[in-house]
Amino acid sequence: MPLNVITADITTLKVDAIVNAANPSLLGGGGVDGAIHRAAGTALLLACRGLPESAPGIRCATGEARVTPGFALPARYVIHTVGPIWQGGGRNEPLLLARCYRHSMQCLRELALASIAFPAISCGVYGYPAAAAARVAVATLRGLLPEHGNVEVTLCCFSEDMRSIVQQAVDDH
Ligand code: AR6
Repeated sequence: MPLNVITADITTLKVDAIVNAANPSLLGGGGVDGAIHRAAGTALLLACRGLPESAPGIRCATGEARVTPGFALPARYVIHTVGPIWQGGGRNEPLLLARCYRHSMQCLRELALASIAFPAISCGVYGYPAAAAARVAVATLRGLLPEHGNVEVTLCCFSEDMRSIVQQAVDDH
């Protein structure tokens, strides 16, 4: 499973699926979530609204993932996942973040897709320290390698600083 690290706007990537760092409502927000909704068009919001709620306002619990089409995006699908809010590290944040990567990869496999791009889940508004999050991402994805032989995985960073932090995690692993 190749693991590429790039600097790009994830909404421009022509891959089978891009991952959205969403919130449990799946009704949009700021950061990468806002960018994905803007680029995909309002059909994405309608599709998200149509997903079932497990509790009022909760369409995707932390660590889980849900799939919609990509609509106007170059990517065919959006896999929406909800990262943990960083609360100091003692609230199962690494485990919950790892689940985001695992469940997103599971969605990819269920759809029989071959390429996926992840943003730095939880590293913006949700405050997860970048280097620690990158280590979780890389360790989790590498751990899935035997199950996902030919899938191409891209870690899509939004700045050069983030790209070098993530590349370091890949090189160190
Ligand atoms: N392409 C790639 N990466 C991006 C882009 C983009 N277009 N835009 C931002 N990033 P964040 P979170 C990077 O805050 O921390 C939303 O309001 C950004 O620089 O988008 O998981 C949701 O609705 C950072 O490195 O997601 C939730 O309420 C990374 O994406 C909440 O924010 C993640 O930052 C989720 O917070």
